[in-house]
Amino acid sequence: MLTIESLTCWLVDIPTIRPHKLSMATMGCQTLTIVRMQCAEGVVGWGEATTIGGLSYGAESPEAIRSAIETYLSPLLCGQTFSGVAALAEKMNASVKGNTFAKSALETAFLDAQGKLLGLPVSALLGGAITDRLPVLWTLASGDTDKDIEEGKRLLAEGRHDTFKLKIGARDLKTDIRHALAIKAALGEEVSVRVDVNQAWDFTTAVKGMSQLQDGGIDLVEQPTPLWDREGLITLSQRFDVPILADEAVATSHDGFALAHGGFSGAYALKIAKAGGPAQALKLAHVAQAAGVALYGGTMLEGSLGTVASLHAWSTVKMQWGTEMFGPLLLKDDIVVTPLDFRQGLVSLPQGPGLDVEIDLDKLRYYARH
Ligand code: MUC
Ligand code: MG
Repeated sequence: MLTIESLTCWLVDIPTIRPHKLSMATMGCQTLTIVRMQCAEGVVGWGEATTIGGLSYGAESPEAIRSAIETYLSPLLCGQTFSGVAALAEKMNASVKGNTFAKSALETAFLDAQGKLLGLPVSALLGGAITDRLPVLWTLASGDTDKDIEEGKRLLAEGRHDTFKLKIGARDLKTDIRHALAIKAALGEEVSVRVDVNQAWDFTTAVKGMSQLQDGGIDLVEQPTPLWDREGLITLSQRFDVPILADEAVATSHDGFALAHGGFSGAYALKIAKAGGPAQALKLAHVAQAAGVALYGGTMLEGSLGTVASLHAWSTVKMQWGTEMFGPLLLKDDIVVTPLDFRQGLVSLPQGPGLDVEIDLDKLRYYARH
């Protein structure tokens, strides 16, 4: 049992190490919404909700996430006692529609506090880790083909990553295909290269694009078509050998069920923010497992706090396509005392109680918006 006493929220702005270009936005800075949950039992839990490019990626902006927590969720939850995340989710969902990013930060903070109280890592509260190191790819998205090749070769030489994702869809099809295939050719046969179109193509463009990407040796095509076009995504997944990774189209277990029921084959990108928290994202994972759909650990380019929360969840299931939990490496700085350990294409799962992330309060204050 855990009684939530108070919730405090900060908006934290941290610059990125280089511009990160997606089909819908170019990021030069990432805004983390950070939550501190004080519990009556004397433990404190921390959570993070992070989106990409203000309102250009998802329906919740960082400012709206903070407002939903402060105006609606905090009065609903403070003073209440919960046995675990099932009861917490039921309470939040009964009174607050949507707002899965805000709910994710709160579910994360609750799990962190509960783990600290029980002396267990969050992974143990979610079913137990089946691995303590998870594969992590890197996204090449400087917007410049030569720079991306240089960055990819450097990371391969350093042994930090062996798999890459490219962001395409902002430019015309010909330019994007040339860009993707030039990078694939430069990095070589042995290196897995995937692309994320972030919904930028209509169905006919996707048919053209996918056949060229398939012929050029691209391993996985992520969210080629708009999130509403479920039929289109299913048809593409059946028409091509190169598998599709559904991202924006699959937020919750209900989306996962509908896509699989419609005949989708391929993989689902899990993200704690899309589903409403680490435990909610695992509901989607379990639907996928039941349907024979593969899994991938997705990111909203969170800092270390949100990344570790995701890793605890991802460690409890088999990720056939690995993960992209590199968010902290894209940021110039972070608000944690000890950075995560990334090496040899893997990241280590913290093993201590709760999330096992210590917040650097000076850095939190320094980067917090006033
Ligand atoms: C997305 O759509 O997958 C994940 C990695 C990255 O570079 O952007 C994100 C968002
Ligand atoms: Mg994506």
